[in-house]
Amino acid sequence: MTSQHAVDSARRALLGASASAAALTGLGPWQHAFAQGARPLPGYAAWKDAGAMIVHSPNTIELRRSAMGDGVITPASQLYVRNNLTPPNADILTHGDAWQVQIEGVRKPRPFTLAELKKMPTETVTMVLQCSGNGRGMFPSKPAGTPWQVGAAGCVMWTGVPVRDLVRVLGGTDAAAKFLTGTGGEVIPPGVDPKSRVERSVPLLAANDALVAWELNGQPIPLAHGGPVRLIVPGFTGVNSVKYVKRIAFTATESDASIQQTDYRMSAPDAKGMNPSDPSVWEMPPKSWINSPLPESGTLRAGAAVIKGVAFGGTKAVKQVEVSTDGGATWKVASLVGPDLGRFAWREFVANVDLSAGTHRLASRVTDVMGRTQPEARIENKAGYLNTSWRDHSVTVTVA
Ligand SMILES: Nc1nc2c(c(=O)[nH]1)N[C@H]1C(S)=C(S)[C@@H](COP(=O)(O)O)O[C@H]1N2
Ligand SMILES: [Mo]
Repeated sequence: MTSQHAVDSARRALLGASASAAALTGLGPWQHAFAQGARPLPGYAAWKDAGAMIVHSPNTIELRRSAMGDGVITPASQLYVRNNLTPPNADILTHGDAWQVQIEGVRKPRPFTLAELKKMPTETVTMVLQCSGNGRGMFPSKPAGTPWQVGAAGCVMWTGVPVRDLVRVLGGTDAAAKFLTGTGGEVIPPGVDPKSRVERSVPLLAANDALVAWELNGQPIPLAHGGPVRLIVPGFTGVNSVKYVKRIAFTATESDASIQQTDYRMSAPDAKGMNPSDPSVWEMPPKSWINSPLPESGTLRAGAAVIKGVAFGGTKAVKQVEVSTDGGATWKVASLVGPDLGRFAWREFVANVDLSAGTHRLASRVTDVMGRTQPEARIENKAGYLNTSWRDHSVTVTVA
């Protein structure tokens, strides 16, 4: 993975991403990690930028808010990792071109090898990949699960074959099809419930934007991110983009896997368990947050300051971002800056503000082209999904 790392470093230099938290404190990445009492990166993600990441567990790694930096594209070395099961053995990448994806629920079902997919016309989509539970750490109810802050998200480019092209080649979907169902290639050990497999169904309409991808930011997808082949569902939360995808099916019903039926649902906070009739976590609602300044930036000088952050509309483009320096009492329109990489990508925003001495609560809120504005309050739910509350994402800075 050394070459991947070199490419990422080069890209980071090109994009001018801001210094990591480690650099700000004058410590090297490893010293920084130790200073934080942090766990080391697991082997399959050892090539990541250690100083920029928070290792919650070997299967849950997030990007520090202070390391989100400038530049619209998140380098792979700084992209969060979330695995529900142990990732497959790395040797699936050694013979990546032989990897097979079975396409079912179409007139002419058949498997495609990655080598065959690579001969078809490709598309590239830039999109926000964000865990359903990003922002869970801000729920006062402390739901079970990783207490992600903002860093279980990144904006990355995926290249592959559009699912709709495969459907066309295979004669169209079955008449009864209502869902696009992707199955992950993890090996479920014998004796373990097969319903523990990672298999997600999304409404059929999502197939219009979906890709069967093998490149992340112009490089082969690393194992940590689902290589050799991943199903990409733009605008939907991360769980719906199935890694190591081995089967894509057009189905009349949702998968019976527990990750579909009794997980990733917006259940009442006091519900006993998750009910398959509760709404599924699918499309991402509009969301934004500030990455600079942050409390860890230290005391700021009174006077002119620049607020920077990222904003996205989920499935719709960003129309406007507003910022507040007084905890939401008054708002000012921010400027959208940097490249517009399409409606699934995030936009960077900046606002020039004047900060007087004292403490200031800085907040941002996005409005998409449909007129949906990021709400003040989170939607309370049992597992802490889809936190878009601008208040939860606000930060307090000290000015002297
Ligand atoms: N096969 C498979 N696909 C998966 C998962 C998984 O555990 N196995 N985790 C999902 C979840 S919950 C998220 S948030 C994203 C994380 O993608 P990343 O690790 O590339 O950031 O992958 C999704 N796809
Ligand atoms: Mo996730």
